[in-house]
Amino acid sequence: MAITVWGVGTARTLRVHWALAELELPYRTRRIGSRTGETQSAAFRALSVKEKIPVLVEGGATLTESAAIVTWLGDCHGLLTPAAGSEERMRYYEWMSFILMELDAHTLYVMRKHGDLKQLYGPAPAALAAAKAGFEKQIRWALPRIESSAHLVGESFTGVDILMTTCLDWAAAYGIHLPSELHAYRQRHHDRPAYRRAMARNASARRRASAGDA
Ligand SMILES: N[C@@H](CCC(=O)N[C@@H](CS)C(=O)NCC(=O)O)C(=O)O
Repeated sequence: MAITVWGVGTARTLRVHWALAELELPYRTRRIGSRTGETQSAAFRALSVKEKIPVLVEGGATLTESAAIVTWLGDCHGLLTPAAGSEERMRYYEWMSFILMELDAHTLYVMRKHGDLKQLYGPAPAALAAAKAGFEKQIRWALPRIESSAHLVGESFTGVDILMTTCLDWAAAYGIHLPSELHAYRQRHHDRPAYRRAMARNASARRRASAGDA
């Protein structure tokens, strides 16, 4: 079934391009960007009134939310996700929820809102500092696993490695100090050929994608 991805140029859109590159699936890209007004077009709003990228369209189905898209694609194609009901799948859900809530939404995105987007959300230096400290505290939970294993779940690369790498890239772009093990983990994943192909697909039409954009 034909696949279309709406959205380029951010850490969250990269997740979807990366999953598709790992799966070696052909797809079409609608190169709309964040904060350009393009998510408010009638054509895009017909797909998602959230006015947020990425969006995946496959056949007649529309799927929003980057982590849901990565996981769905993995499940459909038998790669990137552990089997349903397995202990590895249990861990996959745990990592996915942790990354989305504790790294993406509660800390990095708060930094973006009150940093780069402060003209929209208002300057809030205390919230910014607390979000940075929150990231540094929460990421400690990931350290033992990353120090002892190549990937977050089981013995192979999965969708949560995509989510984690994009959050670490985002943190590095914001100048957050990361222990060397986390940089080594990032580098290993950046060396994947699919990551490089995805970065090229995700490059914004206006400028090269910045890992810190979301
Ligand atoms: N939880 C969503 C967040 C999506 C999101 O916030 N996307 C941003 C860009 S990364 C967006 O489209 N913002 C609206 C805009 O920039 O016009 C996901 O992970 O897909």
